[in-house]
Amino acid sequence: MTTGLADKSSSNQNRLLHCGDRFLDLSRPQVMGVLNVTPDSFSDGGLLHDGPILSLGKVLFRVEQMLEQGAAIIDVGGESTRPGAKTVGVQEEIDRVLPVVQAINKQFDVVVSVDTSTPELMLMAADAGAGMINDVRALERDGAIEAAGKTELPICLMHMQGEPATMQKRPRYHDVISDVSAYLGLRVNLCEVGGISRERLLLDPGFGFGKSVVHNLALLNGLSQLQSLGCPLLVGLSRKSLIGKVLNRDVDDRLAGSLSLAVLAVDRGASIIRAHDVRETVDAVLLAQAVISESDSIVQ
Ligand code: 8Y7
Repeated sequence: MTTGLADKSSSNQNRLLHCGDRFLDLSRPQVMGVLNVTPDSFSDGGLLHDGPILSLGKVLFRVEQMLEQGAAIIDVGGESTRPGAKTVGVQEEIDRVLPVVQAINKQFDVVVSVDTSTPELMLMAADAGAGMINDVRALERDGAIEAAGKTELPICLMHMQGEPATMQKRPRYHDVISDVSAYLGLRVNLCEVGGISRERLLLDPGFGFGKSVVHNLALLNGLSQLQSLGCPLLVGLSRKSLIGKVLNRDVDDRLAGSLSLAVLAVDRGASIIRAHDVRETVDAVLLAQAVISESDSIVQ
């Protein structure tokens, strides 16, 4: 007899996710390339700028590079969520992100994900051709469920304890896996009530967002338990501070650490890996998947 859990996790595989007019093949793990258009992001802030001005030329060059390296999704973010970062104004966020979404969508055949919690931007980005919404606040802002619902796009709901400005001060859990799982389950239910079907949702435990090192390690070790919520899992571990803390490495020296965590996440059922170092991450997750499926048939 198959359990409900097995039914749900197997239905996550062999599945095409409808992302606007584009499709995402989740029958194998995919890599989401990070494109920060903030001047102050956690690990690659300001790389795409000429002085204070964002360079669309540099942005498109970087996107092309990530696509050649095997990224299936480009995640465009205009709000820095690094611990302690200030919140950005709605108009400033829209001004940063929207032209980038438009330009990528026009130039490349890729799923553009918009990393935002702002309902107005969700709607505008969908009109500009975005294929996915990535909300680190799991649609908690007023009007976000309604706006995200209208876009008809897939949405990643991420768990965060607290707000970026203060989240790393004193993270506390009863049991980190069951707490995060209960929270995500609740958000899925609220989305369903708001007219967003479960098939459109991706779930993310939110590594580093209001979690101690031990919380992060426990969440990754127990990641497969989140599969029972019945949605594909997305994880972001790339260059995060838990790697720095365990290995004593600066942010520009965390590639090996990031790849080992990406492999562990895939082994525990992650469908999408959000990463800065696309080429290396694609190699790592494809090899992990080859072992898991005992098949060498994943052709690039
Ligand atoms: C995550 C994320 C960031 C993550 C999802 C960083 C926007 C911090 N991390 N979105 N965003 N999951 N879904 O270090 O883990 O990249 S920003």
